[in-house]
Amino acid sequence: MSNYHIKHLEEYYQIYRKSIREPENFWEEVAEEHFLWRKKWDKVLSWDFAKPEIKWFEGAKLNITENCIDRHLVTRGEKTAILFEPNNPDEPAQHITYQQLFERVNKMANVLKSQGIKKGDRVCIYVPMIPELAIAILACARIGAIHSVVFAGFSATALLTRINDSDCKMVITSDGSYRGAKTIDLKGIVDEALESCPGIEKVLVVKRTGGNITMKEGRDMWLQPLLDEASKQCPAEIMDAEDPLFILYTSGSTGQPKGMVHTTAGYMVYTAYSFKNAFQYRENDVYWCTADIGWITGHSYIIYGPLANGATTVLFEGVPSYPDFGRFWEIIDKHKVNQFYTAPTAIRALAKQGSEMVEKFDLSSIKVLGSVGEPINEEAWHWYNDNVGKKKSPIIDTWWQTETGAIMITPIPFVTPTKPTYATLPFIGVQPAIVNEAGEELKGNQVEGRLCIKFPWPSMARTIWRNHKRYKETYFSTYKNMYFTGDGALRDEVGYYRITGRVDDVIIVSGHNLGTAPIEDAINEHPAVAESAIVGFPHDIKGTALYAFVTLKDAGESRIHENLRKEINQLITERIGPIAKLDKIQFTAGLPKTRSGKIMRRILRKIAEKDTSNLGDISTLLNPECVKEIMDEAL
Ligand code: 7RM
Repeated sequence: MSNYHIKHLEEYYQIYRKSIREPENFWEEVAEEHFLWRKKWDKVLSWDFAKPEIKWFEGAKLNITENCIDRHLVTRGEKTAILFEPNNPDEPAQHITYQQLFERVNKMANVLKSQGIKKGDRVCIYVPMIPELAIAILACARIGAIHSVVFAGFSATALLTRINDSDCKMVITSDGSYRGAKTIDLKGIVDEALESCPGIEKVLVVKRTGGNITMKEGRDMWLQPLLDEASKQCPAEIMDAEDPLFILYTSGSTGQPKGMVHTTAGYMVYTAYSFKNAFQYRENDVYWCTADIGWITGHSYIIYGPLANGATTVLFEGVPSYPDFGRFWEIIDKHKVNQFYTAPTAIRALAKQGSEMVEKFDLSSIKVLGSVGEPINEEAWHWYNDNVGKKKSPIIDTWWQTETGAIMITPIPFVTPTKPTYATLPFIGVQPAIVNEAGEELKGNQVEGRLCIKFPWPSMARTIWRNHKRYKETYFSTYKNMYFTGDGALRDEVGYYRITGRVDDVIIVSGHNLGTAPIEDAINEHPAVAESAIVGFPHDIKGTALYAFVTLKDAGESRIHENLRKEINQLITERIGPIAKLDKIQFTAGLPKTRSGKIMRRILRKIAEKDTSNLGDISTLLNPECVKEIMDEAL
């Protein structure tokens, strides 16, 4: 029996049991057989959730790019590693072979070194979905610099907060980006952000759109001339297993975004292993994940997981709706995609177009369909299954988080029978627990509560960048000796898990994790606004959309509300980005509050969801009288 390739349900249970009973032996075998180590580990695992401190493969030495690139050169040098599909369908696709990727990553790594980047330095990567994004990431990993990718749809304020939080020395960006019919002045956003980023010494600029940009003397440089000069040999920096590989920011329910820190060896082993099995990837398959590399899904399942397996991974620059809603299906047909991984929000938007768009194309290459980012509702699940998978390709509903680094609960295709809206069974090595509010684990089946994980897995984030206290408080303090996910879940009569949504104040809009606090902060910046509270409400396409309850400083504000709504959304676009725009804004005289002054979002959520039959006990409120008024005027 090979632990690396699960073929039927019996085998899943066998391997799963082994991974739980003897986790160290299990992961040691996987690590030994399938990766390239410069030195093996002294100890497979040491952990203490109370501190918390987690170490996997301590003492081992490696470089992840040798595992993702170098070791494939002999057998897969001419195989396509990255298949780039541009935004504009008339622009030819690019097949970047493993050999070419090797040379381009090394050149980029040499450029980074020549511009003063050393092991441990942080490099901010703010690049659209073009090959240079993947190459920049791998180049950082090659020399041991810590990459911090910021989604290229984020605003200048969001960018500068992230640059400053992790003290980045360099930004890699592009002149502009293409998104559907739009061209975005990315460099202009960087320039604005950098007015408030004293730590940035150098900016490397990829030419993509040829737009008119300004280059700041001594700081900004075009990348191409530097690459032309660079050697295509760059020895890999030998890293410790627990050296940081990257920082990736995720919203929290309060305050600043959290810079989740992922380390090298455990992340590599688990993302590679989960990629192989969760997608049942086979040599010569063409795999496509539509996520942006600015999110964890792109890090783990466009770059590291697929490349560690020597796979062909599609990198798509555009959007599902351009030039029309057939774009995804056209790409699947054109490149004969075998595994297709996308988000429920995209599925809902595409389903809205009907099935004609899908039927124009030959999708018979598809073997496995994936879903990630939020709960996939029944309707979307069936549409995906019937129209895209033609009822023959299993859908893997994969539950995981930025913090978990990789897939945690998922069916294994052709192995685990699927069930709509259920992420089904824990992946190998994952020990979930459902706990009640008192922190007691609910054993057995048919239970519902909060989802926790009881035992470390190799790809878990090790800390929050320079804020270990917050890491401990957020994930390890709610329940003793368990990692708390922030999600609610139930376990059905056969032991399948269904994720019911966030139990904190993070709202997931179109698959993007948005914290309430930063959006409220942006609204509150408006001079007319006194206070605001954001909640989610169900939305056909986005899954959840944002509803804002806003109190004005001057209740008799003379400007018409429509203008104010526009100005508030404008502020949000500037501060956070268009993804955080509000769908509904209700102006109200007051917000329901506890006596200690906390806004009771629970009540607002019920009102937004139009579910006011049972608001719970509102007598403890500071101002119960405002609830009726809000209900009467709800949008
Ligand atoms: C990978 C990713 C994490 C949050 C998570 C959940 C929600 C993700 C699913 C899901 C139900 C799923 N990372 N979530 N996948 N909910 N079913 N299959 O999305 O850090 O951006 O978000 O997303 O609430 O805690 S993330």
